[in-house]
Amino acid sequence: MNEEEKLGPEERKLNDTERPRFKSGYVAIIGRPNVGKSTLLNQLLKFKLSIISPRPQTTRKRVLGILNGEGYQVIFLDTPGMIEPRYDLQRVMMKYVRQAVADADVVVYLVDATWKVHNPEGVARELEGMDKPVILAINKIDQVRKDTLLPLIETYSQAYPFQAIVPISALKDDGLDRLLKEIIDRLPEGHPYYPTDYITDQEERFFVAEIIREKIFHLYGEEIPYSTHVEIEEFKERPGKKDYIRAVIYVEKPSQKGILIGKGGQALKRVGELAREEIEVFLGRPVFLELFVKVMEDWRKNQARLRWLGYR
Ligand SMILES: Nc1nc2c(ncn2[C@@H]2O[C@H](COP(=O)(O)OP(=O)(O)OP(=O)(O)O)[C@@H](O)[C@H]2O)c(=O)[nH]1
Ligand SMILES: [Mg+2]
Repeated sequence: MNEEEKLGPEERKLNDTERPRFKSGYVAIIGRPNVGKSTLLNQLLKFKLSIISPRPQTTRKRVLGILNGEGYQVIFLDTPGMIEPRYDLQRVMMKYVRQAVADADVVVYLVDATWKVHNPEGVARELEGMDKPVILAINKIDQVRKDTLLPLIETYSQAYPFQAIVPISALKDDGLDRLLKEIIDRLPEGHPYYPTDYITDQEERFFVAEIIREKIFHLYGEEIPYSTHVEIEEFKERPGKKDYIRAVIYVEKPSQKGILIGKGGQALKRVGELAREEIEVFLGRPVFLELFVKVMEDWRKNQARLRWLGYR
C-alpha cells in the first residue's frame, strides 16, 4: 500500500502545487492623526501594544506588532499620523511614516468615517507613485449611519485604485476579519520573519516609556503631552525583589515642570500610579517605578537634542 492509500482521500498529502503556501510580510498602517491606527493595531493583535489617546499625534515612532495565524505571519507597522510638519520632531515623525511605507508589502490607509469633510483627491495625491497594494479602511463606522457609507466608498474608489475598501470599527472589532483577509490575500509567499511567539521586536523599555507617555496624554491638557518626552534611565531586575524602573520625563520649560508635578507632587503621583499598573500588566510582573521631571529647553525644535533623545 502506498502512502496515499493509507491516508484516505481527505488526508492525502498535498503536493507542492496544491499546498497553500505560507504568507508573510510587512503591512504599514498609515493615515491622518487620530483616525484609530493604534487602536486598529491593538485590536488585530488582541494585545495593547501601541498607546492610544483621544488627542492627535499620540504615536511618535513606528510600532511593530506581529500577528501569527494559520498559514501566515503579518508584521504590522503602526505609524505617527501624517501631517505637514512644522518643527523638527514632526519632521522625524514623518520620516518614520515614509520608512514604514518603504518597508511595507501592503499599505492600509485609514480614514475616519466621522469626518465632516473627506478629501479623496488629497489622499490620492499622497498615494501617487506608491507602487504597492493599498487597502482603504474606513474606521469608526460605529459612529455613523450605515447609509452614509456607500456614497463614501464610491467617492474614494473613484479617486484612487484601492485594492479593496473595507468599512471597520477598530474599537468594536467590526469588519476586521474581512480587512485581515484582504491583507493576507495580497501578502507574498514566504517564510515567517520572526519566531511565532514574538509579538514585537522592540524593547520592553520602549513600551514602558510609551505607557508613561500615554498617561500624560490622558491626564494633562494643552501643550503638556506634546512637550513631553519620556526616557527610561534605569531598568534593573533585582533578585528576590521587584524590577526597578527609573524614568525621566523631559519637558520644554520650567513652568511645565511645575504643572506636571502639581501641588505637593499629587499630579505626578497619579501618573506614576496609573503607569505602574499598566506596566505590570504589560510585563506580567510587579515593578517599582520612580519618576523624575527635568527641563530640556525646546527639545522638539533642536536636532541635536532630538537625536540625543533617540529620534533619528
Ligand atoms: N468610536 C470609535 N472610536 C475609535 C475607533 N477607533 C479609534 N477610536 C478612538 O479614536 C481616538 C484615536 O485613536 P488612536 O488609535 O490613538 O488614533 P491614531 O490614529 O493612532 O492617532 P495618532 O497616533 O495620534 O496618529 C481614540 O479616542 C480611540 O478610542 C472606532 O472604531 N470607533
Ligand atoms: Mg497612534
